[in-house]
Amino acid sequence: MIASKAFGGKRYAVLGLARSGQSVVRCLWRSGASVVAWDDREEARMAIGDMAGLADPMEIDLSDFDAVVVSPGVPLNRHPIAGRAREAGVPVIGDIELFAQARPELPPHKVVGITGTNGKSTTAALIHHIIKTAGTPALLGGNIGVPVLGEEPLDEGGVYVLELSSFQIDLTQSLDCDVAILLNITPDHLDRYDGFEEYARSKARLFQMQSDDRAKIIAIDDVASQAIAATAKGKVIQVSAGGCMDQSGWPALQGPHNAQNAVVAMRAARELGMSEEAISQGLASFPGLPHRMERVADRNGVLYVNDSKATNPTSTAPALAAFPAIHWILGGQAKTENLDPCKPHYGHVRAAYTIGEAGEMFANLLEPHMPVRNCIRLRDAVKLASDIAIPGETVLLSPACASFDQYDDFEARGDDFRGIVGGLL
Ligand code: UMA
Ligand code: ADP
Repeated sequence: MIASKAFGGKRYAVLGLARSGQSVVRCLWRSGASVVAWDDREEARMAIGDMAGLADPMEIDLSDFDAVVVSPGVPLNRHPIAGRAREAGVPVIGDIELFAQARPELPPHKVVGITGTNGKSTTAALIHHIIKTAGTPALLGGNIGVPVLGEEPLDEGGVYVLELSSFQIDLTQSLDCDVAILLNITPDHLDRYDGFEEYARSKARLFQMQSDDRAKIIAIDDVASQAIAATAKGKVIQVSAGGCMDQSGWPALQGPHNAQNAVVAMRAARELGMSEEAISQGLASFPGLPHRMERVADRNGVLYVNDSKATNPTSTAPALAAFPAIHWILGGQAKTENLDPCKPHYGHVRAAYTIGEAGEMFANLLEPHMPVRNCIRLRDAVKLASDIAIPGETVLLSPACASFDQYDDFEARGDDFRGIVGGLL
């Protein structure tokens, strides 16, 4: 676990006690800080034992605290904690900011921060894999599901590879990444921001926290990222998916979206001083990540692909582009009221099977273009698709939606898909 003398003797109020909040409480407690913590869920409050006192930061005087540490899942735009902390003159920070403040006491190291709407996890895991392939100590953490404060510090020369969501960046003020990366920006999480421009500004802050001489790698394949590249200061490195060479030797990095991820990862690895040999070996041996165009089975000549992580139409589009004859399962909790980014690939879809809250809306949108059945539940969708699909075709779960209407998260949805496919006769 990461701890720091910098936190010793200080007072913190922690709001949110799921994965990241638990790691924050443990780190602060171990560092000798005085902590009060809260979560609206009793079960989460119970899990912190005697590492912190329990108090709802909405009900106590905050003026004596050094900071309020908030989890990324707490919607700062709607939750009154932001206003209360401001009135008390106390900064609102997150676990990544605590990591940034702990850095001076860590053995000499580098930090790579990766943000963007889509491709963050793949690119972060790929960079981590290349660094490990080169024999350099590395740790993969952040939004990928591994709170960085809960990890053991790396030995001298190690590289912390951090996947950073805009929610995490909003709670971070002093992370000076050695290499910062922006992959792309398309509409997402608009319930958390006052419009697309504010969401884009949140991503741009990753570069504003950096020193001028540190690498700012920006993929300029969309207009919002181009605008950020044009105004970023210092060492700006512009890359594009079009600059990617032949992908045929990289089995887990197929499709145009992975061209962007690969080109960015190669550039980052070079900035970190990795050898060309380690880079090409790493690209070839990257195993890919579960729930991202994951081939789960080939049954009677029909391929089943789990792309549960595609939670918005932009991230579903590459999956539709990648297979020629698709039985497409989509739906869940919609993030947009259109499927426009998917439209250019409708020709690849033999039939659509909609599920979840968005099922009816998507069925109405797709009916003019293809056969559609609103199946409501994933199990019924998979069964129907598997009855209809013929050898050479693909049954694809690429929902273009969040999962929260029917599942705890996208992993639970993908695991359910895998289980249902495994049970098919
Ligand atoms: N809570 C309250 N009161 C409120 C609101 C929330 O008490 O008014 C509590 C909730 O009960 C919950 C906690 O606050 O216990 C919020 O936890 P969380 O949702 O932040 O969950 P963590 O397990 O800490 O996960 C977070 C990230 N979650 C989100 O950004 C929503 C995880 O990203 C991340 O992997 C983890 O930290 C480790 O860094 C997940 C995610 O969905 C995967 N990210 C989004 C995405 O990828 O699109 C941004
Ligand atoms: P994130 O962590 O940003 O959500 P992932 O790497 O987990 O991204 O990929 C999520 C989904 O987004 C994948 O299933 C894939 O279909 C799509 N995707 C991956 N990389 C990109 C990219 N560079 N551009 C657009 N879509 C992408």
